[in-house]
Amino acid sequence: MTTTHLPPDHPLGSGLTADAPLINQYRGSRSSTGEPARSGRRPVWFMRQAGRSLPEYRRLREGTTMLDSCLNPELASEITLQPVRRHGVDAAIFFSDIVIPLRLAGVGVEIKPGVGPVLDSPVRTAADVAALPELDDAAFAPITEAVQRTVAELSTLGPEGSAVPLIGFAGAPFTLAAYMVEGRPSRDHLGPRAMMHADPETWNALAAWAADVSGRFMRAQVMAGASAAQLFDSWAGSLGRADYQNHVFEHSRAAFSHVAGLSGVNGVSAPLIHFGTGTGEILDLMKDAGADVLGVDYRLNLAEATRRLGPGTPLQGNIDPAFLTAGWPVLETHVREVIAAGSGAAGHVLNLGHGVPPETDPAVLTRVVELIHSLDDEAAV
Ligand code: 1CP
Repeated sequence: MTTTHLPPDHPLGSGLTADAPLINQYRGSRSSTGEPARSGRRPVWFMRQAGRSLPEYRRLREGTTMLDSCLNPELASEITLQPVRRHGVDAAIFFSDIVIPLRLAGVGVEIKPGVGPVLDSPVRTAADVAALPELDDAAFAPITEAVQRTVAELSTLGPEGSAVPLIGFAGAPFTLAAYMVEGRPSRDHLGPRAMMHADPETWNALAAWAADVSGRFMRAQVMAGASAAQLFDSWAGSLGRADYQNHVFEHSRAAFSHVAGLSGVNGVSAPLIHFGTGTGEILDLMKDAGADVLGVDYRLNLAEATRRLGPGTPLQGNIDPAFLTAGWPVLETHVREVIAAGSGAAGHVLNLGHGVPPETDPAVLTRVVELIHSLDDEAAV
């Protein structure tokens, strides 16, 4: 963590993506009228836009495990590009997974189809935490190569040959540690929530380890060419406010510190987004942890999010994925309502309130993108 300078040929610093609609909204560049200031195109991308909803993804993934495909630069890059080509979204999200840093450190982990991340041995005691391996920077080589390939392709994939920004990401310490303690997906995350009270020292050591590997994973992606980074604290909504404040906040801040203020020669720094589900009660803390932009899930109206955070905080979200199968007229009304609810924030990037469900008809996603892009200069509702 020595330099805060992006390499000179980084797309954000070289100007390729610095003025992209996505980056403008993330930087809160809306005019006082609430309309996008520097570009008429309303930006949209979807969490889990790469993945099982796309037949071309299912074809490419055949015969390769999830984590092996993430570590194959050619495959990871191609999968990242698929939804950009198909839907015309305003950002690519790097195809990887929050447990990739565990695999790169040598922790035994697989993604079981239909289940999610499963560890060979859960991490539950002080001795388990002390035995966690060091993650060597050299292990990021396949990530760096995949990002570089992807960014080269993205440099002309936007409208009129413009560049589409790549978003890098990592799992936040709580969400990553939740998988490590439970050893697999869980509903209520009792294991990590019990550990932070029963044995705070072990919890802090584990969360600090998770913050370090996740922070460095995000940093590797930004240094290699990603123009923004998103920290996913998908399960932070299972925490009470005091627990977040006392046992999680500092660790998330540590993760963000690896990518804070990374800027190009033009002084533009990579925007940082923080997302979780059910996090309405802790949005302000999630911002203070180091985020420029708050990702809001579908449970909280964006106007209420702005009331809680103040109008200066750009927002991302929050189309309810349930509407994707509700029929077009109902979905269209919902999308327009989301745009209206977000209009009081300094910036707004459209997204879902959580990931694309695997059974989603991709044609519906393309139509949502077309609708959002068609609403440039007219009132949304
Ligand atoms: O079989 C398959 O195709 C694997 C399904 C899959 C995919 C496509 C998994 C397993 N991970 C991913 C990719 C992935 N994961 C991306 C990249 C691409 C994109 O968004 O388009 C990202 C950003 C993630 C991040 C991720 N992994 C999160 C945070 C986001 C979220 O959805 O909340 C979490 C919690 C994970 C863990 C994980 N990995 C995979 C699954 C099914 C899960 C969730 C398991 C659970 O319910 O606990």
